[in-house]
Amino acid sequence: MSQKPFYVSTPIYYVNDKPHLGHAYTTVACDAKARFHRLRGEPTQFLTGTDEHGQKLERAAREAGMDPLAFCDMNSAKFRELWEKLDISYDDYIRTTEERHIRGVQELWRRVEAAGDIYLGAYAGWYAVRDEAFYTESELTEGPGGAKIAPSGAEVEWVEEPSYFFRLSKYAEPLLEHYEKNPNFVQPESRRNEVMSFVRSGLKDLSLSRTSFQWGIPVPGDESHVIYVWFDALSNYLTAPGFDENGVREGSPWPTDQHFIGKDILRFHAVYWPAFLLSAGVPLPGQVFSHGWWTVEGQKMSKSLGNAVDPHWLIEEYGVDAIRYFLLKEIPFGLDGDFSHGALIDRINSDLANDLGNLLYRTLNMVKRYREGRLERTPSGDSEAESAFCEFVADAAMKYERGMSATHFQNGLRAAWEVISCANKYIDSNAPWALAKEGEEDRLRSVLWHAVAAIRVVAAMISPVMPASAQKIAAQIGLAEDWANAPYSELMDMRRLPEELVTSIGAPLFPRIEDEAKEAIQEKVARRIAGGEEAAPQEDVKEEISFEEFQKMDLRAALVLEAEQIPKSKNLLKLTVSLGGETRTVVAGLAKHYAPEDLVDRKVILVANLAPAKLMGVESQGMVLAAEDGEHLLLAGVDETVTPGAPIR
Ligand code: ME8
Repeated sequence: MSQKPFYVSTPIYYVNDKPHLGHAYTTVACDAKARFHRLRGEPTQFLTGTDEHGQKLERAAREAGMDPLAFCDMNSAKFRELWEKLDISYDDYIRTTEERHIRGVQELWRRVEAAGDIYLGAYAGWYAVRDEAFYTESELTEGPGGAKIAPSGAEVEWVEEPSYFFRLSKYAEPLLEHYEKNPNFVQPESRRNEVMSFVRSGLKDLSLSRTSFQWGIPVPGDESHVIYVWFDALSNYLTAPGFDENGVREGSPWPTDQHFIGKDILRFHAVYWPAFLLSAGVPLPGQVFSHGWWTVEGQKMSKSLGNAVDPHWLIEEYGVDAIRYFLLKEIPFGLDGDFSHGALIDRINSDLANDLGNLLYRTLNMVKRYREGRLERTPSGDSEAESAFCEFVADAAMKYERGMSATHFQNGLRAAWEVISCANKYIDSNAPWALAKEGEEDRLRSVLWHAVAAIRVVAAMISPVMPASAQKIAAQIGLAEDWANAPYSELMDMRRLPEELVTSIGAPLFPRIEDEAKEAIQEKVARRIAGGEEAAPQEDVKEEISFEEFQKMDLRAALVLEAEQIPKSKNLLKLTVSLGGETRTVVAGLAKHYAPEDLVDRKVILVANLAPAKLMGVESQGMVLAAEDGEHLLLAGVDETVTPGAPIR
């Protein structure tokens, strides 16, 4: 019998909007895990896709004036397009509007029904369309204007309609038993505890169908109902590899070994999903790994902040692998974290350019200089230093494997960086330049060969996270195109580097981002947060907005009280402006166009309700308007007699 593939999945994303950084995060993590298993030579199945039914989708399509399916086609394609750019190696992509899925969902329904777990009733209660979730009164809080708000922040609405229910209450005990017997079923541990206490507090039956809209899969035998979108969506993991009237397809990779999800959808995956499967008599998945939540520049992700971390833009600005690396290195997988351009640039400069890039560059440079690019193994040149080095790397390889297997990407990457730093030290203390000078040919060859051997191990280690860079490194050290297909144990063993190689130096893998470029990026970030950047600034044609949209902007006349250059910044000025009753600190990219003293006492126009943003360590509480006139920036003016704080309409 052939080995069951290691089967990993991402959530299937809602196509009511385009993909954002959060979606990219889960998908990159899942990709790294899939690639790690492939690196180990295991057959692997990686599933992603899009969630296309439900009330949220129906509404979004209506607002866009589109037929729901055409709307889904359009947005589902945007996810695929991003995955392509992000080097996502999925094996299958499921859309819930596909026939194979619809058939499977209806079959799962029938099995749950046959188990006696579905009954007809009526639902009267709260529903959040944004989450596609039901909430009880006690879970809600009061929002602005008396609106009722779910714990997720979504607004709820009252729903009263006939509904089929799932006997979720019946599954509390079996679920608890499953969590007890399978301590890794929910990870990380803190999430497992959360799930267990939720289940212990008692489960209520779950509304499993809706009648007040059409866009969904019809309930078998009662077409006046559509199946609850979460029952529909969760089934994707089972329907994609094949599930129908004959059950789980023979040879299917089911059950999923690891579901990657964000903490927002933990309850659906760790409680409802296994309960549906228990009821239908289908084997349960191995693990639900729930990761944390990203904030952006210290704030909760929103439309405008999302714009400042638009994955397409990030890729353009920094390159795919830098983004992939940052996402998996910056925070322990499972915890929350903050995405900031400053932190990303620091990581690129220190970890990628300085540590990794420099190791590769200096090593290959010496191979070129002293050996005309040729590497040869010379055991006669080995000394104790070489065995110590090889042992250190073997040790790091074990840490790497432990980290990656446990989905602790940070630990895995840390082990790779231990090898990098050890290699850099090895070069320093064995000084090939001195060996060359002293004519110690054998030692010289051996030291260079060992340095490159360590680089190959690093390339293998980073390949799940930075596949393109790993490939480039391999090419520069002279390995064959299919080098990564070698057995895993060989890839992790320095001594298994081919005895002879011809190296070639390529373009720097990760160019440093110098201060000036960093500043330019920070300015773009501020503009993107303000919403101006996405529509190309040179073109005057922007999307039409309504008067209501225009009115959302709080424009005010402001008086500049103080202006000073921000230390280490060539572009940015820190302004203190008065709005009459209130003073604000604003960072403006005007330093190349105005001397600070020329700005004092000037009246300017301030966007006063712009979300605050940190630029070069200073929090900017608004934006000063200026005209972009070719190369020049000229302040937008108001009559000098205006009172500071006066609204501009
Ligand atoms: O929930 N930080 O789809 P969705 C980290 N269709 N991850 C984030 C994030 C953030 N700020 N924001 C979103 C759905 N995510 C359902 C899933 S599965 C059967 C159905 C990620 O488009 C995270 O993985 O709202 C989260 O679980 C997912 O996006 C939600 O995507």
